Amino acid sequence: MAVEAAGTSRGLRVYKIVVLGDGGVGKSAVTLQFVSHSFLDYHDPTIEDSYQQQAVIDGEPALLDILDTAGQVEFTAMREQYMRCGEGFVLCYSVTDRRSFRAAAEYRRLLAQARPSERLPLVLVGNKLDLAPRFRQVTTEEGRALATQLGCPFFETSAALRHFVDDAFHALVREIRRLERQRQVFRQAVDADGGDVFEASSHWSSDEEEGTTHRLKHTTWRFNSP
Ligand SMILES: Nc1nc2c(ncn2[C@@H]2O[C@H](COP(=O)(O)OP(=O)(O)O)[C@@H](O)[C@H]2O)c(=O)[nH]1
Ligand SMILES: [Mg+2]
Repeated sequence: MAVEAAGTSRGLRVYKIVVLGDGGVGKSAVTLQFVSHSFLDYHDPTIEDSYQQQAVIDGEPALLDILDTAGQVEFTAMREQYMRCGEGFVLCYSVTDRRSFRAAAEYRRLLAQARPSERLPLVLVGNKLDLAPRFRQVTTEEGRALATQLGCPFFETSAALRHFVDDAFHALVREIRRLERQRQVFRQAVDADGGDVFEASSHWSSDEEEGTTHRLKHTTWRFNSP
């Protein structure tokens, strides 16, 4: 599907989403469940492809353009490229693989390197929840703690059972919208005032449903006249 103009396609706002994480954590399985409602036992681990999916999120239509990556953590020009063009990132690990959990934090660090001084919309996803009863290596609390540290929503998902898959992608679109609105408020205030705007205070609130934590940042902005 061709993207006609920056950020829109056929009148729909396009959200460029990049799925990152170690090989084998289920990036392709989660992506394919989201876009095609099917679970594949095997997906070529070297295939990197993008998929489009329309969704109505909070009453607003969206076209999610999702890049399912297949790279290694090591530096590549290609990785640099998709880290630069993504608007939102799904940081994926498997709850059955501690190494992949450490790698998720590493991906975050690489993102910060590629996009310094930007507040990037992220969602942290611990996949393979269906295998947790027998094979869990990363606790829900550890996942939640990392998400708190990264300031992003957190979901434990099962691509196999299609649990919390939509929730994770929808939460990411909400994060993109939220940060976009914040930037607009900033710009309008600076334009109107010609003064400085800075974050005066902020606090987090979270609201939990089974297996899911939604976190919201409440920020108070202070505007200084010149
Ligand atoms: N049980 C279970 N297996 C999964 C899940 N997600 C992925 N897998 C399996 O894990 C393997 C790697 O998945 P894949 O999507 O190719 O991982 P990727 O390398 O991160 O894209 C495949 O055999 C998948 O079928 C899940 O939620 N539950
Ligand atoms: Mg894959």
